[in-house]
Amino acid sequence: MKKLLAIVAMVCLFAAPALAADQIVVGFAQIGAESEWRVANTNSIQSACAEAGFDLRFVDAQQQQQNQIKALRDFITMGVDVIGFAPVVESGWDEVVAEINEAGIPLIIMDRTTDIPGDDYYVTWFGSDFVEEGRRAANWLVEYLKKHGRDGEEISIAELQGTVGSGPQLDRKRGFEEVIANHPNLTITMSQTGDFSADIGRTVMESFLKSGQKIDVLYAHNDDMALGAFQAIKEAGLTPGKDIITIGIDSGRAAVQAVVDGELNVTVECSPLLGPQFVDAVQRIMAGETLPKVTYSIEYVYDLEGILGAKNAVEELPHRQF
Ligand code: GYE
Repeated sequence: MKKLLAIVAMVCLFAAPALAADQIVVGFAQIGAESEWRVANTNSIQSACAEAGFDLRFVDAQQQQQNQIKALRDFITMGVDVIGFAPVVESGWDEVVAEINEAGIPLIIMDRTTDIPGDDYYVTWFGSDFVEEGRRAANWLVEYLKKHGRDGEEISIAELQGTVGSGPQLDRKRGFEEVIANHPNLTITMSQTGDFSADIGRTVMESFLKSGQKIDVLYAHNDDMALGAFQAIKEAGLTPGKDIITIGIDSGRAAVQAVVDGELNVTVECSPLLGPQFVDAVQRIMAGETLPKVTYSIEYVYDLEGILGAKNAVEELPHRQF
């Protein structure tokens, strides 16, 4: 009998789950709230973690890398089970990431990327392929110009870049430039950062317009900056989407609506709804599973003309979730 009890006890011990969901402590260091995208991303993370029953320690770093670094160090001190973060810029993470690794805390990187070489320092990364987004934006433009009989024209492009040194800023620029390099009539004549924010997008666009230089196209690294810039374009007596071809990235509800309204000619999708994927990754890490190093979201392009297989913005609008 004693022997039987001992076996039962052992089986129970091994069968017991490692940690109940409400005992799993997760630290997440978010960038800030610079855009609709970021706000939706935060909501997605918080609601998915709440639904899973995790004890989430969430920090909003208000756009400051040092705040993110401090939050990560605090997570180490707290001894959280898993750490997640979206690096505001690519560089400057080596030290704090080494500390996370030394503490043996599994690290999930979401959305943005770091420039740390190799892939041993994190368990899994997921988000969007930013270079591909830049290529999609440029390929769409090339086809749009062809369709509208303007492919022989000299085209001046004003670029509103994202946060300087961030993965999406570097990659969206690189992907776009890679494509236009094959089209000598397409030139980026003005380029400045709008820090992914609508307000700065508007101010920078104002100064672009005041320079008096010709602007045929606005390429904004996110929709918030494009929509901000529309105000400046209108104040200058011009119509966005007509006098200036306008291109944005993210495809939130406001942007898809702007496409429907004819002000934004195209929006390249970038999904912020990464919360469920984050929860899944935490659960699989806690269960000792191996995760893929990189997972890209599946994304589309929305316009009114179906250029390059773009989906129709009118049909898409009611289905937008952010
Ligand atoms: O496109 C922008 C946000 O990192 C992909 O950050 C994200 C970008 C997104 O502020 O709107």
